[in-house]
Amino acid sequence: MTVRWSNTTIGLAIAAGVLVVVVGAFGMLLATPTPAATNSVQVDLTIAQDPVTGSYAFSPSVLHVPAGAMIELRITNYDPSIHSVDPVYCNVSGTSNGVMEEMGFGMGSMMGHMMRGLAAGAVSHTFTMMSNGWDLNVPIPPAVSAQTPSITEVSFQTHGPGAASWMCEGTMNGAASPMMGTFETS
Ligand SMILES: [Cu+2]
Repeated sequence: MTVRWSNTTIGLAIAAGVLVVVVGAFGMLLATPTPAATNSVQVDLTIAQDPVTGSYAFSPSVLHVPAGAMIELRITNYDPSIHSVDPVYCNVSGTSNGVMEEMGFGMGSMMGHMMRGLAAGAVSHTFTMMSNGWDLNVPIPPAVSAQTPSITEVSFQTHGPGAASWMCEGTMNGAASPMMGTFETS
């Protein structure tokens, strides 16, 4: 028995074949793993004098950020004074590449300066989070003047959902600094 293909049938068969190839190609494209877009979140933290108590405090005192995100934390410190900090907390730990970026004005524009830590005796406050699996420490330099804050930037990856406290490891008036806050991820 002879099967006779009309030109129309052959044309349709070719078109269907092309369609299968095209869909197949798209299917492969869709199946190809693409790098996950970096979920980067900018967070601002300020250290300023509480007008009521006269002592320096973090503001805000609660940070709420996504779990599994890259945080770009900017700490603006208005305290021009240096406080006593254990040398252990003068080095950066737990940030991307183990560095922090000190921002300052130079050549007429804002410029960043990568640092792995500050000299003992050059630290104003710290952003230190050591509980619940965190090992994050950022030594914060003093403000340039009462009007010009120091600006420190770090980036780091958050873990799964949870909460941890951050502290300042500085000693003020011979006592542990009461400066602290809560870091929440969800
Ligand atoms: Cu402090």
